[in-house]
Amino acid sequence: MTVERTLVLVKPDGVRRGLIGEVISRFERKGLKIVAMKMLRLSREKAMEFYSVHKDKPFFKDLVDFMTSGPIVAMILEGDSVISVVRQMIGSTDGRKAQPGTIRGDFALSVQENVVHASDSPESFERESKVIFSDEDYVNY
Ligand code: YYY
Ligand code: MG
Repeated sequence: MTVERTLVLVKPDGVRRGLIGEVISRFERKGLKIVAMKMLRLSREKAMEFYSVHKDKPFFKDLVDFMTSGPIVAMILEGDSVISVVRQMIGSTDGRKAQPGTIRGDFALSVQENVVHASDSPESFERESKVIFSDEDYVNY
């Protein structure tokens, strides 16, 4: 067993569409533990920092516009192999190709507006979680 943590965001489209509960519910039912959670609106600076790996991609500006277009819900989930488990649960990036049964497969029909973000590696989690959360945001229970 490898207990890990991952960062999940319900993106602005997910919040606008009333999918916060649906997303959280899937992770709770899976048995994952929420150890930090908050609602916020990303500044342009934070959104650019968050997606800095994509800064040279043609979709970067549109992505930053979208991620700052409304509030998001951010959470840190903990569990056995949670990084790969959650990536499987969210499905492929392109909602049109994501498997039915995954969050994107069930709720997205777009590459950009794909409802959720999840860290893809321990290194990504370390970097991304620090953009959004500070140490005192974590709850021990
Ligand atoms: O990690 P994941 O969200 O599944 O995909 P990434 O390849 O890291 O891209 C991050 C984010 O960028 C994606 O969720 C939507 C957006 N995006 C886009 O708008 N157009 C693309 N061709 C690729 C990604
Ligand atoms: Mg990614």
